[in-house]
Amino acid sequence: MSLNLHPSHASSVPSSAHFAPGAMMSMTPRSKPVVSLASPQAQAATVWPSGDVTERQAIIHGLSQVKPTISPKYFYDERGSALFETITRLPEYYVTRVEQSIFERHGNSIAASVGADSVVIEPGAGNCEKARALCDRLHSTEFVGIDISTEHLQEAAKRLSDVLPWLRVRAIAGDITEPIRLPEDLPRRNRLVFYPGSSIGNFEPAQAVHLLSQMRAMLGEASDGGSLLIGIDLPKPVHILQAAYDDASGVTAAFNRNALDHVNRLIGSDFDSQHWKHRAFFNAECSRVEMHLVALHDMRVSWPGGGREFSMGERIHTENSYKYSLDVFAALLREAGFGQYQSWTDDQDWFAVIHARP
Ligand code: AVJ
Repeated sequence: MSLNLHPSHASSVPSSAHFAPGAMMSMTPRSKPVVSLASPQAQAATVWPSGDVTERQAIIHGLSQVKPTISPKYFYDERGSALFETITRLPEYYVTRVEQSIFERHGNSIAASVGADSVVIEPGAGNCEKARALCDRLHSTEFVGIDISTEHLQEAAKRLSDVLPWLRVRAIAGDITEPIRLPEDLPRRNRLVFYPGSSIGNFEPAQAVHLLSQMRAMLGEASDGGSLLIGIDLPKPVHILQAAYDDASGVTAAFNRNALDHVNRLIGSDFDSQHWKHRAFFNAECSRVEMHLVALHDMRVSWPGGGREFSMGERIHTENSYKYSLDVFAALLREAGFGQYQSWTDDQDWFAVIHARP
């Protein structure tokens, strides 16, 4: 199944195929450097964009919209992944801690629901710390971590394999919005797709259903015993959300701005991230936190072969983080082919861990 969607923003331009099963190098051919000879700076600044052609087209497409967008997947270069880890430890960012508390408090019940000997597949595995706790507890046999931030993942997979020597660990460079090719020899029985952290909230509901369907497809036949363990962030008082996405120490602001530095490297653009202000707010109508970058003054941003003007106050939409109620999310699960589920929440009903079966 093919899914050419970016988190948050449906786009007609497919993003690049990032995945290279079993290898940590991108198999995508890199393009030649692009230099606009018409530009007076061309001689001084030869630009060597590191992104491949399709990816560059997709990014430029997003930036060229009347309401410009950058996909939240561009938060996660090396620096962005490190900043995100810092976010997860911020006092205001309840998400990671509350989810963790649910796993601790209901660990037995969750483990009983999932069962032993599972083959854990985690899209967006990041530092693999959640996988470590899960695979340890569930006595999983194999783990497949998938992430776009490849070096980060590779190191994490190595650490995981060091602490859980009986676990077969594999790391795959991949973008979850692309069809992911799992290793040929991955057992079919008892697969568990693990998607914690409420990352599913980055997608519009229709995209979320596509992704969930894709996860459903990874599980094989219903008789193979596969299932999905997923975290979702529930609706809660707005001031809590506001603080979580606009923390006092400015880490989330730096995380947001870093997307511009990352995009500069991918398309050869000249964004000055210091000239953009972080903005986060809850959009009640859509039940989502939105993050934007706001231009601090009029400016022109150029990239090889093009560019655009931004006027003061103009925004680039960088992220949606949906806050689904259990009922709404259960309907998405059903649509994606998951007929049964069990869920666990914290005392305040801020977050839910859901175990779903076809
Ligand atoms: C990793 C997508 C779950 O939406 O809360 C953290 C990313 N953005 N702070 C989230 C994020 C701003 C995070 N997810």
